[in-house]
Amino acid sequence: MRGEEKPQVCVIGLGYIGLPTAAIIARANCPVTGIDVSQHVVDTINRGEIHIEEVDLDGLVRGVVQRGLLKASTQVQPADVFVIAVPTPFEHDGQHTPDLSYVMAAATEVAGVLKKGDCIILESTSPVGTTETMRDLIAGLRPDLKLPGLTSETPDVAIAYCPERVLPGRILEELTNNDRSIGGITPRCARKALAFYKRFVRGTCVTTDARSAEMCKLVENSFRDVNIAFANELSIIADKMGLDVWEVIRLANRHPRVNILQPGPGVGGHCIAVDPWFIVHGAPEEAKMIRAARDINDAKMHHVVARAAALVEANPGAKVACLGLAFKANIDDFRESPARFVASRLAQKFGSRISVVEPYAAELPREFDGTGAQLVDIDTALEECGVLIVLVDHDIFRVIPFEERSSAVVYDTRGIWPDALGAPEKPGLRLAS
Ligand code: SAJ
Repeated sequence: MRGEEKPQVCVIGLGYIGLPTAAIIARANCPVTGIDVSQHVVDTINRGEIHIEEVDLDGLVRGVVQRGLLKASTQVQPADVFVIAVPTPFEHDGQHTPDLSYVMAAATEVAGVLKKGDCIILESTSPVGTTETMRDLIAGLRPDLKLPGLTSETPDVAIAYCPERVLPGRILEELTNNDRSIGGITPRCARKALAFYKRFVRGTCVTTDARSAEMCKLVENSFRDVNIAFANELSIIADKMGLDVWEVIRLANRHPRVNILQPGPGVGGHCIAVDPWFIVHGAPEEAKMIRAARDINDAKMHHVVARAAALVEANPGAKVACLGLAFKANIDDFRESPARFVASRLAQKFGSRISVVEPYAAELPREFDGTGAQLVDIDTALEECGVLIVLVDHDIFRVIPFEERSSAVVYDTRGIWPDALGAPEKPGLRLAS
């Protein structure tokens, strides 16, 4: 591939990151083959449809599929640039050991079709050293190719690490406009990957080495986790002191160099609650604060369950509404969600007294089966329930006027109703943590 020609691109993994990335590359007129292990996902995309919810993604995918720029397959195809965007969970072995099997399986398939001049870019959030491990795996599979960092001659292929940084709900905008860190195994690899990203990224692309780029991604999400842990700890301290934590944070954040995030029922999703463990696993003795933040944020979920249960027991005649199941506001993603954890624990304890309001859900998740809890709409909850437990700050909850909830006892773990101040035991008033 010469500089001005459009590279043929193969994006491996068509999830929340891979599919929007594939579509944006295709929009820049580079022909893309998207690869996924799921035949259902492949068929859906080849019809010009999508299997995930994301703002404006449906129209974009339909357009690039219709123009023949994006097609999907279950088999990795030869290409000039390979972008790997597969999951990197951790194992539930007590050690939070990173599970790199998806990355290494993708690299193995790429090795099968790799040719001189190609570029491989890993985007999956990964422990430090993963890009080099991937390179070593490919070196073993393809002894005919000279790989970067392992040869004193000009390498045959380039390998780089470039983490995604996008926020669900804003993925297309952030994929285009966010700055990117591009870490090459060698500076030449970084330059090659940089030329590729410049085709579709408007943000500034900064080059570095692969290990620094890997750590940079983990540090970004750990920074957010530590900040939220600080807010969650403050919420418990503020309750003990009879203070409104949101008022305290609002005031403190007026200082030009203070920016405290918001407390909540815990930290969910597949990034902030996972990535810090990759640092802890790599440096268990040294990563003290990062581990403590994870523990504080996980403990907050149990704290909320206990306080909510006490509130339900203190109001024996009342029906109880848990507002929200999603892992954060205004999205339909219920995986790794503290709200879902809290609501299901309450359902298991209090059965049919519990109603759940989740405008993004068609039915309750499996762990609610047999509990007697029901999914209701917000109007029903406001009519029937004497206890309201706010678990997600969906806009639809935020805008409920005071008059419609003034007779209920409120436990607002997200601070969405600042008009309901005071002691939690009284109707219409709220509890912070
Ligand atoms: N949360 C709070 N308080 C806050 C902010 C968030 O309790 O003030 C909670 C949310 O409710 C949610 C969790 O934290 O349960 C995570 O939500 P989030 O909005 O902080 O982050 P994610 O997981 O949607 O996306 C993060 C982003 N990382 C950073 O902002 C540093 C995103 O840019 C990354 O691309 C993404 O992780 C990722 O894929 O790694």
